[in-house]
Amino acid sequence: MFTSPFPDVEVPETSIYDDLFGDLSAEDAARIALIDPATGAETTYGALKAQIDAVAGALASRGVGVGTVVGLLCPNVPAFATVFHGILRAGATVTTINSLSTAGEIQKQLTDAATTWLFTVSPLLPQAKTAADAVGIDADHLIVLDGADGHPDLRALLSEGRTPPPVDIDPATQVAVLPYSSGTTGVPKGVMLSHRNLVANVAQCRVNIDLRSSDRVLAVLPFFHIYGMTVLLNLALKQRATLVTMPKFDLVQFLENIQRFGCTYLYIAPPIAVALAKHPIVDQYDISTVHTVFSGAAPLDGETAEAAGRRIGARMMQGYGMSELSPVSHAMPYSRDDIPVSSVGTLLPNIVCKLIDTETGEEITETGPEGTTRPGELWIKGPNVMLGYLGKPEATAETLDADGFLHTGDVAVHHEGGYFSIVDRVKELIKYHGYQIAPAELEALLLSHPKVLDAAVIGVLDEERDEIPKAFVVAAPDSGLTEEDVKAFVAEHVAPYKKVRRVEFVEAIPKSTSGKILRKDLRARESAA
Ligand code: 4UW
Repeated sequence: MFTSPFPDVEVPETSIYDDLFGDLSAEDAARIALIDPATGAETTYGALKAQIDAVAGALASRGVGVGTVVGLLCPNVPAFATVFHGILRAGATVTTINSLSTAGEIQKQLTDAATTWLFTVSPLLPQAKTAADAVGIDADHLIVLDGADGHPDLRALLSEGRTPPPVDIDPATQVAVLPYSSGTTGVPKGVMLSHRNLVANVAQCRVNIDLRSSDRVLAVLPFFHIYGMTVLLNLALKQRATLVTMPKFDLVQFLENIQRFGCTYLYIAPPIAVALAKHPIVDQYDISTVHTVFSGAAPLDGETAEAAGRRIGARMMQGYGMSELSPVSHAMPYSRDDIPVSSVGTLLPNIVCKLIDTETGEEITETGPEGTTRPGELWIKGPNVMLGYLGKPEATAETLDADGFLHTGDVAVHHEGGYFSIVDRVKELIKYHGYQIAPAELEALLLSHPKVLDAAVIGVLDEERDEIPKAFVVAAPDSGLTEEDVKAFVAEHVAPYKKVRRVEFVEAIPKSTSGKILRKDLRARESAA
């Protein structure tokens, strides 16, 4: 078993609201928590806390509290923070929804999470409303933050000026958030993260970072995804730093915002590192204020990261996380400069992990002559490990063992210096630009096409070494089904990042005797091609 180089930290036994805002000093209340580049509007910590309380009060007066699940379909704008923490302060559970989702995808999540209230913004109202109508969420339970006819809006909730009643929750068992993740297999599932999970991961991350109240963090990674939720939103708020929100990624706006607001700290996914290393336009901006760039959510190429760091004169770091881990388990410690950026760093405090041989199931303990272990599946235990998947005891039991270890489905090695590298993935999951794609979801969709007899989806690397979904399709005889037909059909039903980007027609899908798709065989076929 591997242990963290850090001594354990204390995990406060409180709600995430109390952890972040319970002891807000007058000095911190005057600091700027959020900046909206679209309007230049600044929100202080004091104003943010007051708004969160008002939202919680308004929701509580409508009966929202412990046991209510509230959907949040909203890009990164300052109001996300208000509503997210307002819902939690009221004692309810938030299920965050990818803002690129189609109406069908939203509906699935609302149904699975038994959501009875939904917050959104007017540009996303058409798909939000279609989904809300389908699950029976009335117009007065569909709150449109910036306002829309027939719906409550944020200004109205805030203007009620209510004080929320105290809520009695057990931080260890009360589900705070329900982000969706496919885990190691199957379709997206609600990941039950408790208040304690969220509070713990903030406390664990704090040990390891150099993020201060003087920092300005560019929040371009989405808050609805666990990386943005914990590391951008909650961690930056805990540190009393300033978040500059960006609703979507655009390289020019990204650079402009860094220059305009003097951002110092960037959290990115690997494609942004590629742009920082290679795109000519980067030279046209003064982004010299940036001192640290953290990448995660997908494999980062070490050379690209080093080139990006040299070019912009910033320290490049990498972390590893997973929704089921709230999310961070590994990160580069800022206090060490001997760890290569191609690795994911050391274990955070309060975490232990094992590497398990994927063939034999044995724990790997020996270090090889080069100072590195053999690769093994990473199993993780700590206070940030999820409670389980909502309503899916079998999927939970497959992922979370009786000893409390979460089986990540990622393959890692341990190096002598106490740090780890992620070298492979044994789960089905595909990561496109850091976003999750569940092959099982695309396979089920493909099978619903009348001309598709069978289908399987795996991740392959494109020319830029980006992982993309490729579909193997068995077409009905003489159906005339084309690659373009398949791509268009999928594109019509799913968020753009989930599009099938390659199609190959095959005679049959390789399957085990029990009918499971042999993805290994498809991968082998792919690498032989
Ligand atoms: N290298 C290789 C990596 C890496 C990786 C993740 O969508 P989820 O469930 O969650 C995430 C969370 C990422 C994250 C959170 C906090 C943080 O500090 C950080 O680094 C700065 C990253 O993506 O997907 C989880 C899956 O994504 C892959 C891996 O397969 C994991 O199981 N993944 N980080 N550095 N692969």
